[in-house]
Amino acid sequence: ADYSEEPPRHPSLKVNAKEPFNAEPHRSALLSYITPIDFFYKRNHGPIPVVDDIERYGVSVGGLVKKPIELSIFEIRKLPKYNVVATLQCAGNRRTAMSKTRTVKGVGWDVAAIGNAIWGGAKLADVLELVGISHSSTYSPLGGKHVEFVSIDKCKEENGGPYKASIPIRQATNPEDDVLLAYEMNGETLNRDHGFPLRVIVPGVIGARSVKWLDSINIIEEECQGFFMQKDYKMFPPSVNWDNINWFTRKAQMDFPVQSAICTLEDVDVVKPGKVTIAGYAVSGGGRGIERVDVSVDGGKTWLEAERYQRGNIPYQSDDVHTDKWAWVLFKAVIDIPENAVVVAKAVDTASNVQPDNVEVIWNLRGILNTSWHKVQARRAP
Ligand code: MTE
Ligand code: MO
Repeated sequence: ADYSEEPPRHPSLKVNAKEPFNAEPHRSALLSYITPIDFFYKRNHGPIPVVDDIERYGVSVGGLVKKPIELSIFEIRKLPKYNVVATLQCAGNRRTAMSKTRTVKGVGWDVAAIGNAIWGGAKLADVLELVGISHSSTYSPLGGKHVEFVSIDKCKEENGGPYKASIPIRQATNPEDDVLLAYEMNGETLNRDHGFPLRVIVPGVIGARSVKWLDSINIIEEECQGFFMQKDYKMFPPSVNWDNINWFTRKAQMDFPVQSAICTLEDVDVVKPGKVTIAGYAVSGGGRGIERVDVSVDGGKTWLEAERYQRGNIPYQSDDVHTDKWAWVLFKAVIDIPENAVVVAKAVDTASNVQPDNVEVIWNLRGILNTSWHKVQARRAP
């Protein structure tokens, strides 16, 4: 693979893998509601493609449709534009902590393989109408049930072929699900790292389904058979290891579970005497909001409810933003802590799902979806 044309990146990013480039910011960069592009995690499976002739770039929409079409970026920009605030989270977020109980396979991540951005683009539901599939369809007129997204990048897992994924047609055609073909991020033209010229954003779902550098959209009968849908990004029980794994026994992971992390403290930290700020993010998948965030300074024996907020620093007129129901909420509590504190955060979503208290119960060999209570140790400086 050729990594000679990678874009420039912010020097403060923590690089977890160089080629393909995988990097996250320091966790403190996640304390603003909208994550700046430079500090938004970057997760790739191959070199960043070069699209230098935007005039010739186009997305084909085909498969089980009566009349396939090819749309230029200019035609996509002419469709109604939506600005959706959505949190993108890699299924591998917090993997490093999971590998501490037992080794897992995959790129290591701290708590920052996640970010919240304003994605601007056309709704996939509107694009699919152009090929005769109406809003809120359970199948296309020709019997398609899934919508596949194929990229122009090349990755070794696909034997040099493109990255791909699919979502059910019902989600793709439901305008309320806000699936976007995004050409803007935080009001700027999408940059190369994040999918220039066009990427998919599937809100509320693990990042792996938000295909970057979109090349084609196919209406298909069965779920996409690509590596990342069939042999990766599945949640296995702790009893499954590399000798007894059977990929076909599990479904492709879509929605992510309720998650939160503390971003004002390191995993092991020394704090000044007095009040300590415990703040971070909380988010749930599938459009479920955050009902509550509890924090503890004694390892989870006693709890206090944190304050929650969204927006605030949004660089947009509020009516320009179509929705922020897919966005994280930030939480904050300012508390006196004991001398040797174990500080914990746990979020509860609107369906009353709660994060599990320890990582052992959700350990899985690929190290995905570590949503266990985020615990950090804070020692008071003398
Ligand atoms: N799309 C393509 N074409 N190639 C990729 O490697 N990685 C996926 C997804 N889309 C990927 C992709 C994964 S696993 C994640 S978590 C997100 O993109 C990361 O998006 P970001 O780099 O914009 O943060
Ligand atoms: Mo990911």
